[in-house]
Amino acid sequence: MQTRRNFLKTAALGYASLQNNTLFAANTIEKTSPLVLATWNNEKACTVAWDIIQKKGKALDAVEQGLWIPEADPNDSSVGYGGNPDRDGNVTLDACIMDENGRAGSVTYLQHIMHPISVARKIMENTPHVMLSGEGALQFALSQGFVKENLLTEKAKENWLNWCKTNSFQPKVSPENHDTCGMLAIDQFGNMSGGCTTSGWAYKLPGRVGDSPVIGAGLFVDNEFGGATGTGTGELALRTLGCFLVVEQMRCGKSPQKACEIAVKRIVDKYGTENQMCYIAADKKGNVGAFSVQDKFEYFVQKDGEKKLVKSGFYK
Ligand code: SD4
Repeated sequence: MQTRRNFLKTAALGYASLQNNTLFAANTIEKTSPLVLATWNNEKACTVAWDIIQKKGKALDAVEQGLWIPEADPNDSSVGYGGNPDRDGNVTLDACIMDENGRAGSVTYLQHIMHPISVARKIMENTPHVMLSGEGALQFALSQGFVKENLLTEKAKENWLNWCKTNSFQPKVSPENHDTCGMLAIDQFGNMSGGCTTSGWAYKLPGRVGDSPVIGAGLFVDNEFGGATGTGTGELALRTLGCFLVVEQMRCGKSPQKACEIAVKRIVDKYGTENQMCYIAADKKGNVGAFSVQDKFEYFVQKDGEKKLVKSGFYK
């Protein structure tokens, strides 16, 4: 029979072995080396982040300021200013950030603010919440000193107007539709942070929120083991909590590469290969991995003596 004393003893043993596992895993981390890793060809964003890390800055600052680059780039049609609007012509932004202490901040369906990643950081640092959405997120941003701007560029407006003429007013997934910037960084203190920012699926239904601002779907960082972020058809990462899955696999001892492959395989097994989803991951030693459902995904990696665009492996 399970007595209270037995229960306490078993619980204590379980706790001890859990502790040992954790300690064992932590001990296997021999050395961390600074790293910046981002989805797609985000070289400029990585350079900004890397410079911060080189100057002994924090990974959190590196990620935030690195992501300012695509957010402010009018030619990046998937992020921030210049991003494709929703079906009704409104640019609505999703972003999240996670630091080395497991803290997180996120904005969804935010309009008129150039740097949603910074609003996400303010939510993380200045409120007891993780996620603010829509009008509430906008009001919060304004209260923090962010200014309201028009994010719909003439080019994005023209493309949207053309789309309105030629489509059945239904959002359509296309592999070219993805340029979300997800970024992971490890600083010289061995700490990892991550962020992800997007204007989401072009011409999406108004109100739609993707994976990018959802902790565990579009981003997850566990400073003890590693982090992951993603880009692609957000619904696939939302349904499988993809980035959490990748990090959890690393926690169980898988390499970042194997962990990304497992998360992609989960998607393929359940939903087939019709839509694209891509993951990048890094462990605390600075090993990186990436994998996608379909071809054409690439990512940028920068570490000591190395700075390159890499073509990801893919399932189909
Ligand atoms: C989303 N994952 O909103 C994002 C889209 C994306 O580059 O990756 N775009 O579903």
